[in-house]
Amino acid sequence: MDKNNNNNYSAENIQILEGLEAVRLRPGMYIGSTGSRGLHHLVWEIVDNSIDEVLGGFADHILVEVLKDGYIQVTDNGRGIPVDLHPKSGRPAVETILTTLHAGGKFDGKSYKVSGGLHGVGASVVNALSESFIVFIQRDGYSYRQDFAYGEPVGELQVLGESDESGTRILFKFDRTVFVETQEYDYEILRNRIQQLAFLNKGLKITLIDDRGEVPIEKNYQYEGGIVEYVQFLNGTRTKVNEDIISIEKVIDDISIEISLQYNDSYSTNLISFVNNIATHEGGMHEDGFKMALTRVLNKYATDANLLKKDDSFIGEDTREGLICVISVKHPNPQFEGQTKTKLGNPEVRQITSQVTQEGLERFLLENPQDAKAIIEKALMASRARIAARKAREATRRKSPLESLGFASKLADCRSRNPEISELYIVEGDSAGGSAKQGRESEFQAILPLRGKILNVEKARLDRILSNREIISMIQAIGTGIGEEFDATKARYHKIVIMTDADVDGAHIRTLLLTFFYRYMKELIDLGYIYIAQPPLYKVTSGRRAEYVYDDDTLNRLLEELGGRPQLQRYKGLGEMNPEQLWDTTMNPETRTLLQVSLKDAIDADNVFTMLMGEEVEPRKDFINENAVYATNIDA
Ligand code: 0RA
Repeated sequence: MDKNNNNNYSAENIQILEGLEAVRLRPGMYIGSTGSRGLHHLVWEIVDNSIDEVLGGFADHILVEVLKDGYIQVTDNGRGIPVDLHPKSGRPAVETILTTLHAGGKFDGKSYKVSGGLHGVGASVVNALSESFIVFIQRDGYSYRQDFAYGEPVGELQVLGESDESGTRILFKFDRTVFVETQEYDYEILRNRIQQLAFLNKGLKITLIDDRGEVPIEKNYQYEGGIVEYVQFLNGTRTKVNEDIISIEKVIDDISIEISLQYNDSYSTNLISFVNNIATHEGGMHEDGFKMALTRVLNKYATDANLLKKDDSFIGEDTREGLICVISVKHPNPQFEGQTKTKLGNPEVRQITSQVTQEGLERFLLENPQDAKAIIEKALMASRARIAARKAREATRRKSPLESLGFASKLADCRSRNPEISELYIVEGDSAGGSAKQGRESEFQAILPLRGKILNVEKARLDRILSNREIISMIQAIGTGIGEEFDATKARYHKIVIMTDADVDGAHIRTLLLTFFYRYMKELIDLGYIYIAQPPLYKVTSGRRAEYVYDDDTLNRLLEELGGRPQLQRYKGLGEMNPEQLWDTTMNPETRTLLQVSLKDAIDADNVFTMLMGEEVEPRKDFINENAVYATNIDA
């Protein structure tokens, strides 16, 4: 309600009309788009108003219903939109709020205004873009109703009767001439954001009902733990590094900071932040302050506990490997910046967040020494891997392998320089490497032997294998670089084939290579460039007929079929095949089978690898036993 308004009723009316006309003229300016995003934005605009009542402590339940025919209904048990007559316009407050641009109803100054991006444009914008908009209010002993169409009142505010409850119910149907692109609400989009809002507003109960189908779908979201439960949810079934979720909460100068975090045994970071419930995708001061403090506190703890070698220190990314973190800031006057207006700009927030993080984190580490140790170990692993990767990068970056690697690469390259047809076979062992070199089609097949024994005997940690000569040769042969310098377009081969023996050592080397690709050259997996060769396990000869067999089922079938006394040769390793056999069975594009490695295969390998390298002995024994059985089957 505009205090500077003159008393001329009709003049004021005209101004209101102009306001909402602008919305109908340029809807995109007010709700971002008239596509799917804009359509859903209508819902969030109304829900935001109810959330404000929750943040003010006046409501604790919001019901969102998707009805048939494009209607949405949002109900809250807050105070109800005021209905008293505006002293100047003589109209009920609710009518003014719903027909005036930017009179969002948040003028009590107590709640956290949501003014980020497109949020907070107010219910009047939704009204303007709805062919039908009905508000029901319960307040001060009565219940009321007022109807609107295209932003304009259709009749007066009506008193429906008496009521001793309070709350607001808004029913609206979007204007089909504005939202032409998408005319259907997406259940999953609604469900997702509603669940997120429940996480972000501890204790708030939000119910979502979808009434469009034969049977209504009802979901209730309520989290007494707030963002602690959010972190738990994001972590899923991943193995935790610290058992207890770290939870930090403080209000300084009316700015509320909430942070929850937990580490898992993965290598990725999932840090999400919010300001007044709006996702700050571009980060900003709150994220900066948190990251600074995290790095500082972990460095100090590790140094004090003598866990860091002299002159060593964690850099930021070391402390965020495997981190799941949710930051939620509530600010009375947020400044949203950046390309998409999702970056928090308020400078004071950095210091406050940093201070709050430092206090909370130091306290947690002090009180939970077991978890502290595990977290520091995790960061140490990350920093070691980072340093090893840098060394490997430096070693592989040099142009001429002979001169600068300090050793001769064993790569037998192909002649073709066309990556699309070029193949790199990574072969376990020098002897199999020799056969492969003789048997290959050297126009487009390159061979790189790996000394499997060395890799295996070392039971190498990943950072250690990065200093392995063959691995360095491999990185250089592939040509993409690794880690942050990685560039998939530089791949010299579009088929990279892992060829190992069918025994425990072979399985181990394959696991190790897949883990390596997953962590340092993941895009090659995404692009489908990584393959596993399928060498035969047996050769069955009967009279003049000879057949290669790749699995036990086929073997048994074949033996039955042939009867008599076929001759059975078991291939214990690739080295037992002569070059011609290796070509015929495993390398000839016409006859071979290659298994393309999927991301899931690589993640599985990564898990196995972590297990093999880990401290727990039992699962490792199990793995070796299982694979040993597989290996002895071959010998049976
Ligand atoms: C303006 C003032 C007051 C409440 C509201 C608006 C209000 C708006 C919405 C929109 C959806 N649900 C809502 N609930 C409340 C405060 C009035 C007072 O002081 O009682």
